[in-house]
Amino acid sequence: MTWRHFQYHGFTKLIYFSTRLLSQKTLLTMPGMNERGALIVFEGCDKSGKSTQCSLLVENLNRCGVQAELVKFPDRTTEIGKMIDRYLQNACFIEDHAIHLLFAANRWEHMPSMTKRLKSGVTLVVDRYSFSGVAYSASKPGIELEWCRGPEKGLLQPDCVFYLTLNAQEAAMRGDYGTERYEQQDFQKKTASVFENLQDDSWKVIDAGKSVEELSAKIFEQAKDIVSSAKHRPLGYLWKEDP
Ligand code: Z5A
Ligand code: MG
Repeated sequence: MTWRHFQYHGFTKLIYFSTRLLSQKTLLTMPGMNERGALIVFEGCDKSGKSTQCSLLVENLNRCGVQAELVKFPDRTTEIGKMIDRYLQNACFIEDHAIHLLFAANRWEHMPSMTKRLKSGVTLVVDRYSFSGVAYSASKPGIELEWCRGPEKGLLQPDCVFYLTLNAQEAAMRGDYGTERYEQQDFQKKTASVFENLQDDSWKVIDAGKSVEELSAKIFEQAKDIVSSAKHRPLGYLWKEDP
C-alpha cells in the first residue's frame, strides 16, 4: 500500500467512525420521535391542595429535564369558561344539567391542543378533570351518575390520577374556603363518595393532610415512573369501552 493509499483509507475511516459516533450520541440525547408525554390528573375535594401540588410537579419535572405544562379545569378564560366562572361565583343561575354540559364543553375545547402537545412529547399536569365534572354534578339531587359520564366519554384518558384526600373539617380550615358555590361540608362529603366510585387502577390515593413538601416529594417520585411508562403507550380515551 502506497503512502497516498494509506492517507486516503485512513481519512475515509476517520469520517465513517466520527459519523457513527455522532449519530449514536444524537439518538441518546434527543427525545425519541414517537415518544409522547404523559397525562397526569389531580383530583380531590375542595382545598385538598391540588393546585399547589400541580404547580410543584410541573416545576420538579421541568427541573429534571422532562418537558411539562400545567392545564387547569375549569379554564375560566374561554367564552365557556367565563360563563362557568360567573356560575361558580353565584353571579348567575344555570340549570344543573346545562352547567354540567358547559364544564364538559370546556374540556372538549382543549382536546385538540392537549392531544398535539402530548404527541409532541410534552407531559400535561391537569388540575381537575372529568372526575370532578361527574362527582360534583352527580352529588346534586335528580342527576344520575351515568348521565353525567355521557358528555365526558371520548376525552383523553389520563395515565394516572392523583387523588388527594382530606376530611371536610380540615379542608374547611384552609384558605379561602366557603367563598364559592359547592364549598359546603355536606356537599363535599357527597362528592368524596362519588369520587371513590370512579376510581380504577390508574388512581393513586394520597393523604393530603401531610406537609406541602412531603407530598410533593412523594408525588414527584411516582410521576417520574408514569412519564417513563407512558412514552410508548398509545393515547387512550375515557370511558369509551363502557356499554
Ligand atoms: N367543578 C365542577 O363542578 N365540575 C367540573 O367539571 C370541574 C370543577 C372541573 C372550582 O374548581 C369548582 O368547580 C369546584 C369544583 C367545580 N368546586 N368546589 N368545591 P377550582 O379547581 O377552580 O377550585 P379552587 O378554588 O381552585 O379550589 P380547590 O381546587 O378545591 O383547591 P385546591 O387546588 O385543592 O387547593 P390549593 O389551592 O392548592 O390550596 C388551598 C389552600 O390550602 C391554600 O391556602 C394553600 O396554601 C393551602 N394548602 C395547600 N396544601 C396544603 C398542605 N399540604 N397543608 C396545609 N395547607 C395547604
Ligand atoms: Mg385549585
